[in-house]
Amino acid sequence: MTPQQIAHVHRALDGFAIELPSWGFANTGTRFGKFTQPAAAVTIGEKFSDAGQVHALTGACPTVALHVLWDLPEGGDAAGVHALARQHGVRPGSINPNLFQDQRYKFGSFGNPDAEVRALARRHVADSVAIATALESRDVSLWFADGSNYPGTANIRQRRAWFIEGLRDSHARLTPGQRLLVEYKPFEPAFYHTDIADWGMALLLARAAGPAARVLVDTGHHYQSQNIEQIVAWLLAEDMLGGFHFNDRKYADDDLTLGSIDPYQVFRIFHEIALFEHETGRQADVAFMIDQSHNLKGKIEAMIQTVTVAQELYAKAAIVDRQALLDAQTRCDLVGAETRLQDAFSTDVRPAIVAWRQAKGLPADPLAAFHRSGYVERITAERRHHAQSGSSYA
Ligand code: RM4
Ligand code: MN
Ligand code: MN
Repeated sequence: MTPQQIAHVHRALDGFAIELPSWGFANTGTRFGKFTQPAAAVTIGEKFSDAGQVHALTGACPTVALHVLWDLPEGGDAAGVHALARQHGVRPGSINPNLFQDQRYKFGSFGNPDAEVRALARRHVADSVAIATALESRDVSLWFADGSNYPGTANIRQRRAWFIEGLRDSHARLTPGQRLLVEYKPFEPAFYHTDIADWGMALLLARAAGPAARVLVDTGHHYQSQNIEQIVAWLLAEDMLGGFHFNDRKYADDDLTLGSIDPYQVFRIFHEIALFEHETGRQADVAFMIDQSHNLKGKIEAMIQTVTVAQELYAKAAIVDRQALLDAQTRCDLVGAETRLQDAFSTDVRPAIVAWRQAKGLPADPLAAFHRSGYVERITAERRHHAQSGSSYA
């Protein structure tokens, strides 16, 4: 790598913060079974502690996304939560209301035909915004399980109208500087229609909600072979990309570690962001968040792996010769343009990343350092008696 490429990598990594999901440290599973881990976190303090380990070793994860029902069921005392996070070297990040677990959401939340349930859901989002305000969190991320399983059972247009109402109401609760992120998912748990099935619906709903609403792209929430980087490019152009939920998938919402199936896809997404920044001279205002919960892998291990893979792919995207790429595109030099991407993707950026880590006083290999640290052994001993008791979903 040239000194200039190394500098690009270092600058990119300096600006690349990745939010960790609290639920990724807890016992979660599949809908068929759950293999509990004695080291799994149960309390919010344990989740901050585990996230703090990931941040201490990678230097890239200063915030932790919280799920209101799982982490702050009583609303939480903001000062206490802040203090706990600080104690572990992290901060509360995006706030995720839970609009899918309460029995009353059996037939939906914002789209429920029962006005009382819709009101309940709106109240929960309003409470979640208040929590976000108290915790100084910028983003409130909304994911809905709403939808239907059988043709004819739901009034799709009516539900769309209820969603607009609900989202407007939620948006009106935001305080200045906060954002509402609208996530989409094509299926599961609803299998005939979901109320926010794709990025187009999320975009229209975010626009209807108000000026501080943006779209959240969960990389696992697409049909097979969908061109996610094109969606990203369009949302950037529309100034409507709010953030990501990182994970990988082979079939559906598999929650696999980022880049484990298709690292080139992740690279292409990062490239679209870097190209946008190159052409506009603006930094994309995008929240990078992980949404993975591992049933089989060690949870902290998997999180460190995800962060290091994300950094590697982000660094590769940072060294694309973008001017040469744009020139080749203009000349319709197809092989030339494609080669610019492939060259960057196949460059071994790891030495440059190690140098960046060393300059920051971080371990050269965060995963190896984690294995050496004895942290898992310690928490396994400490938590083994209560770890079975806490599990969030599935
Ligand atoms: C959903 C979606 C949401 C996440 C829940 C747990 O599939 O990805 O973002 O909060 O799972
Ligand atoms: Mn998600
Ligand atoms: Mn998901």
